[in-house]
Amino acid sequence: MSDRLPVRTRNATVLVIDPSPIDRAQICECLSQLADIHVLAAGDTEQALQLVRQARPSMVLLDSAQKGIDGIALTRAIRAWEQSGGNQVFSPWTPIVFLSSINDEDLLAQGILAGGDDFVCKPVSEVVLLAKVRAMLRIAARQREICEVHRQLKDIATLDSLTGIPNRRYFDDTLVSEWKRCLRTETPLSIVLSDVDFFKQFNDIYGHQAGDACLKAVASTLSESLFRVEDSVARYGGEEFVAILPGTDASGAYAVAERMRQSARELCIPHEKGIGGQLSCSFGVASIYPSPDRIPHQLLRFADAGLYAAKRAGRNRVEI
Ligand code: GH3
Ligand code: MG
Ligand code: MG
Ligand code: MG
Repeated sequence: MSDRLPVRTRNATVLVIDPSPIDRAQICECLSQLADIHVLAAGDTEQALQLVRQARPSMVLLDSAQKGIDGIALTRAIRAWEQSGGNQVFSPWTPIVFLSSINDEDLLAQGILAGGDDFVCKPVSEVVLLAKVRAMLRIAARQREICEVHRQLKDIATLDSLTGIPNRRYFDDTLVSEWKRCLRTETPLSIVLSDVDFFKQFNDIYGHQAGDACLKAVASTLSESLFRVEDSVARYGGEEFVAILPGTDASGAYAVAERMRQSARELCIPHEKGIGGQLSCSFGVASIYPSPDRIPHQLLRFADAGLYAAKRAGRNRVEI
């Protein structure tokens, strides 16, 4: 008998964990009746965890009462791995179904409390097992769809559609959260505000499409100029970008801004009205030790003043 699964649960992988080779073979044999799923098997905890990490199964069938495998500890280990972001790419949740003898009620309850989702009693009824596997795969597939939609919505909400880098909303939220973090840790917070020089004329001369391509290139090179994971650069608006540098003081931020300035120059984008016939950007740097009597907006005001000074002083420069 072959039983086809709904489209979205096809190509699912089920991991059978059972130390008894005979039981393992029996469960795998039963699952082979479901067309379009891959079945993997493990006989001990180490092998099971390795397969969970590498093969990222769609669900786990675990014999929790057998000697040789601590089902509770293994369940906790899988959940801990998921929590740490291990399975994020695929799905944040792997259903875990215990296979157990009827008289293990306490153990089953413990297994569910440890993070298990359901159980099937031994001796296993094939019809029940197949039905439960189908149900779990369906729920897991739905969960993945929801996660994917969530990821897409998060991207739409936080990324700039032209350049692909974080947007103004991301910047506003991050500025507030980093401000609070730096206040707690008594570390400095710096920002670098940048603005493309003579960009209106660039658009006028080379056209809006070339202008857009230019903004993408500038966004990429500014992002690549940041080396710390906690640093980020967002499109602030139009042809303005802003970098947040938590834990960086004024001289460090100045150095980052100077690196950004040079990276924009090294794009060597021709601009006949630009400085030396090439595109450039100007930068304003601001650095503060956050304190309760100040607000994040002050950083922006200072950076804006620096940027204005850089423009007045001739552009293609950094002012603090
Ligand atoms: P300055 O050196 O003083 O900064 O001069 P500027 O010409 O760069 O400054 P201004 O603020 O007058 O011009 C900014 C220009 O940026 C005008 C606007 O059309 C252009 N711009 C803003 N957003 C976009 C965009 O998404 N794509 C393109 N192609 N141009 C944009
Ligand atoms: Mg501007
Ligand atoms: Mg301007
Ligand atoms: Mg400009």
